Amino acid sequence: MPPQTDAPFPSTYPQPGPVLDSAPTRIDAGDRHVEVLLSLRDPCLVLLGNVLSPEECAALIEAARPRLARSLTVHTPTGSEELNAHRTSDGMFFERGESPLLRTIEARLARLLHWPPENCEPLQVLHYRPGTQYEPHHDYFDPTEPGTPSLLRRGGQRLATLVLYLNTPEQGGGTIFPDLGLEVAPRQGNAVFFRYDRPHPSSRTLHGGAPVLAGEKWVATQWMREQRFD
Ligand code: PD2
Ligand code: ZN
Repeated sequence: MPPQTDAPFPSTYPQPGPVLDSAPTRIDAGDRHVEVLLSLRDPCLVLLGNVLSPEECAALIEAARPRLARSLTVHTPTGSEELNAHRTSDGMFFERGESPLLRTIEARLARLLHWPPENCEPLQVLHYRPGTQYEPHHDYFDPTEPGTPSLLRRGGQRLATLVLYLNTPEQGGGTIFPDLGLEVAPRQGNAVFFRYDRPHPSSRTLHGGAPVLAGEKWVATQWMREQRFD
């Protein structure tokens, strides 16, 4: 368990993420070459291209569509899930490895991010209609909240997030990072990876899904945990 304070994890602590030491322009993710489009060192944030094919994006959307329900968020004081006015998307979780498509994508992401699928929460698909959004939040579990210890018992702390864009909205729907003054434009097949080096706002990983202004937005997200998430 890393320190649950505002001190960063030790640099020797294993963490997910693409290996960028040799400044690659593309990464061999096994069955696909992924492009490195932008990288920020602190916090670690990488914009990746060609992560999913258009066919894979369409297949994920069609598999998710009949299973969508209004998105819930974790209520950290209690650890339970609840409706949240700040998150107006619809969503669903796949089961890990539930289909050949899921197994192919999970294996690719594991190779790309050097993190075992067992330590990841299953892929989640989110659907935003015009006017819907996900207001800025942190994805780690706040160590000061009373519900957090029970959430950490299954898989430990969240360490990183991958947001995969399954379509290109007409207008709006960017992933915003207010502490960094950064907005990632959603583009089908691209993904943004970011890592929080401590479960604290000083990680500067506050982020949100900006309102969709025209068209719709589909994303898949994956959260990486310290330990097995079974
Ligand atoms: O849909 C997004 O862009 C988005 C933004 C912020 C998704 C998440 N957070 C998430 O699923 O954590
Ligand atoms: Zn988030």
